[in-house]
Amino acid sequence: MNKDNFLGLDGDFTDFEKSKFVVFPISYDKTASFLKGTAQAPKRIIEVSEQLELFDEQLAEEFYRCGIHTHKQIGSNNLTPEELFDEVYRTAKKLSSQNKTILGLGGEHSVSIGLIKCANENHKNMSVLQIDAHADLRDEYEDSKLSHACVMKRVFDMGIPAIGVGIRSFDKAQYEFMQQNNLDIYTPWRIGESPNWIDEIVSKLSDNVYITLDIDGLDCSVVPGTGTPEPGGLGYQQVVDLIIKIGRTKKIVGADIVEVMPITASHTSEFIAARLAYKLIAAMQL
Ligand SMILES: [Mn+2]
Repeated sequence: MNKDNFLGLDGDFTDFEKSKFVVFPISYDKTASFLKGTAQAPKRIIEVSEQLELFDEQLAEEFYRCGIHTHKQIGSNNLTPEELFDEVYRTAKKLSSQNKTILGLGGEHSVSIGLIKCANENHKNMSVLQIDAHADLRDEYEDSKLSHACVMKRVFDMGIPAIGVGIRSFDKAQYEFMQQNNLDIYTPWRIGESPNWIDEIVSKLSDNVYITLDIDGLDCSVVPGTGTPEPGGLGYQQVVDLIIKIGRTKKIVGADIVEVMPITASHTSEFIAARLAYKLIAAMQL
């Protein structure tokens, strides 16, 4: 039992030097607007990940063999959003300069901003695939430009092309912003009318893709443990199919899973998050 490492790995498979991947836990939920609790998620996801099969049942391979190092957790609600961003960005820079591919574990969605900025600086021709219930396109929220509600506006401001999947909650201003800027948003109703939605999305992504997976993109009956649950979302297998297709067709240069909020007496949400984290690491090797 080693509850400090993702998948409960030990020995050579977690050695920093030998590992291709780094799981990067970021504990932060200071700007969360409704329920707090996502700061506990990285630790819980890593704890339950020990229960996963190391063999991928669908792809028939053991994807941990390239090495997965678990970084020490960073972040604290004593930090301002600016300080948190800075710490995430600097750590990501350091890890990527050592040729590590990063899988961030939040925390609230604001933790992604520093990770995406870093990945974009390291990779020309990168786009962001956002799986999320919320558009996250507010320019500012509760006096912060680095709030969880502003993530995709910051991505837009960085000039990074993005596609949103599962988006089903936004106000009129964000709706108009999406229309005016021709943002490519796959709402659940658009997906329902597009049998080839996965191929369509993949054909529009750049060669390099960063995946930011807000767990509330999945339906709240599948993942109840999230800060702002929304009905009408994606199913688990839909998300897995999308991730695998992107992995087979593009280079996934980094990813994160955010907004998991562990619920006492239920492990479902963090278990699904752990499984998706391992699927992302698998897809990065396809
Ligand atoms: Mn979000």
